[in-house]
Amino acid sequence: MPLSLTEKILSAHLVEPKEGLPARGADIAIRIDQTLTQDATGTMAYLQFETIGLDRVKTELSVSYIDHNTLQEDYKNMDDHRYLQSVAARYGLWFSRAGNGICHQVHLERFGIPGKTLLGSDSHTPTGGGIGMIAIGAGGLDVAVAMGGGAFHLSMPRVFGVRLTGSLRAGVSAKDVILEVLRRETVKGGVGSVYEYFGPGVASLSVPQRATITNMGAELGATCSVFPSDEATRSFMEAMGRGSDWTPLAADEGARYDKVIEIDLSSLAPLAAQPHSPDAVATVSSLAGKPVTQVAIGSCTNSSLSDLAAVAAIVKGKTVAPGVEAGISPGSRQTLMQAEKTGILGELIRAGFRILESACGPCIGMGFAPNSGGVSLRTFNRNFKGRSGTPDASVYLVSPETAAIAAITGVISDPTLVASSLASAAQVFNTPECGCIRDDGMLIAPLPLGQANKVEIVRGPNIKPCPASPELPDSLECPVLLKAGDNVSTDDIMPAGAKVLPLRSNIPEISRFTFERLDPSFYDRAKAFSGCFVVGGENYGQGSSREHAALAPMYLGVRVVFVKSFARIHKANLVNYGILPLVFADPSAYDLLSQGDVLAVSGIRSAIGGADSVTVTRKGDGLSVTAKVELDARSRKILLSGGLAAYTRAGGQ
Ligand code: MIC
Ligand code: SF4
Repeated sequence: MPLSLTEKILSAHLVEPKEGLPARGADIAIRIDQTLTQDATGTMAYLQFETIGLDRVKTELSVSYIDHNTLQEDYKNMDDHRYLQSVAARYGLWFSRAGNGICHQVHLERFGIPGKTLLGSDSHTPTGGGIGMIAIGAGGLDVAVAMGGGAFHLSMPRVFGVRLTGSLRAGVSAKDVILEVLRRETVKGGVGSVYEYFGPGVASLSVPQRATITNMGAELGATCSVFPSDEATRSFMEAMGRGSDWTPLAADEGARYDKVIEIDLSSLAPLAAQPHSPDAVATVSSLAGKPVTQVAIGSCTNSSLSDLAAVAAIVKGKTVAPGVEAGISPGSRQTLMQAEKTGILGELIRAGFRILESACGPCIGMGFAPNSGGVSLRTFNRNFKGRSGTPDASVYLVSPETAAIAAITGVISDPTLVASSLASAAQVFNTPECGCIRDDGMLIAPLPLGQANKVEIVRGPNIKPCPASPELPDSLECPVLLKAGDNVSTDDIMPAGAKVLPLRSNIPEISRFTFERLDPSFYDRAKAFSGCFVVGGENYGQGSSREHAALAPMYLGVRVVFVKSFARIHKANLVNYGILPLVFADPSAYDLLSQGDVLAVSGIRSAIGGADSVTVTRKGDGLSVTAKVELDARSRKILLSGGLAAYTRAGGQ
């Protein structure tokens, strides 16, 4: 039977079931070739890895990146970096030092290989799909298990084909393609699915453009997104000095998809995701004229050399408008060096852009927050309320072209209106030299085993052991401490930003910020009880892979999260830390429950053992609500063992 590219790569890595790929939705386990972690999720992942007791990672390649927590206001972040560097040296990982760039961009440039699997403790790991990898985001504990040689378990995804025809008009970019997919599919449309791009339009897209699309596929809730590996992939790999890692890959002729989305690239217009959701998409022309106070270019979505070239082409010889603050964070040090060599950087400096370091920076609220009530145009991938650091700012997600024009005009403007000058100006920077700088000076290679064994792990005072998950009791009676709405993001559950991120290695301290954006009293109220429920709507836990959004609630006594539907990574993180995820059998029952209700469930352990549902009863009036136990066989065992760490220590696979 002809296979999609997704099915081919999954089959080549299938560990379970032995008989071959099962039906959609069935449990599968795949071998992981490469892993990546970043500093904000990495410390917990390596604290867990250390407890496995291995001498060395068992993957083909594992890389530890420093890119998130680079504002060093005190010792905490730098202590984390030192810990991560010593762990990398001790266990045979590559280490990418602070300043070397954003994990996804550097990984694409220096390590990614078509056809391989990559598991990363960051939700934008699917960036690797731009060169034909099955690259999946997961919680740090899942990545720790993969580094130890364990398989990654997931549900066999549906494979949605995205058939591209035509080619992009000048002024329209890859960001507009993924915004169009988000407009049609929404932030929950991709849960349980892989988006596989194919069709005659693919050839017209470069690898950085493809990587923008696969990166932001995370916002669909998708397992990952993937492009074929073709001549464009070959030239990218050759430009990176890694031509020998290239292999051609594509779906078989006649491959069947679970659904096909048709996109004519030529018909697309510039788009923007409006506040406060990546799927609140409108055309840029419908927003034209709106005053802008800030422009930020960068993040793992749009910070390649071609993105910077597009910006430089527009701002060349002009100055940032008086009412706008503009900043740029190049995706990698290599990109920054290329930008310097090709004159792009000089143009940006001349135009008045603030040059921020090659890191996540403003994307995760590490500096460069907008003014009160400001309007910030960002080339990033998430615009959840408050994520920028300014609670009442309006953040729009746009292409580098749209952001650049706003920087010089001070208002939202349609980049296709200056398309002809744009197209010719872009040629200035897209010279052959653009690809030729390769510099691995800030990457530290793994040590040979003999030397690695002698490395001492350095632990700063802020690095506290990961708290153990409690065993789930057979019956529970406790209050609903929070009732949340639809599309609650992990930023809502556990915010990031310059104030909170330095506490990622210290669960007792970071737990003070749990649900801070939704209800600042949550921490104090949770401390007063010895267990509680959280109730939520659709797509609960969308966004980041941060397992702190499960760990901190677990630490504060959240035992059950009862919602209409879950985002994939967050649900796995809840299971990994021993919190029971339940789903309303009838979504309208959500309306019957209120914050403060005391709920009781009995027979929890036997339900986890094999039942599809369990009854939740409200104390007082006895209202009973059916909750679905939507768990695969392994997740059930993990929950019964008291979480993934305990399950793995007991020999569970
Ligand atoms: C994000 O974009 O939200 C992050 C910060 O990169 C997270 C990881 C984290 O919270 O550390 C992600 O996307 O997984
Ligand atoms: Fe970093 Fe932002 Fe990308 Fe997350 S989305 S990895 S914070 S650049």
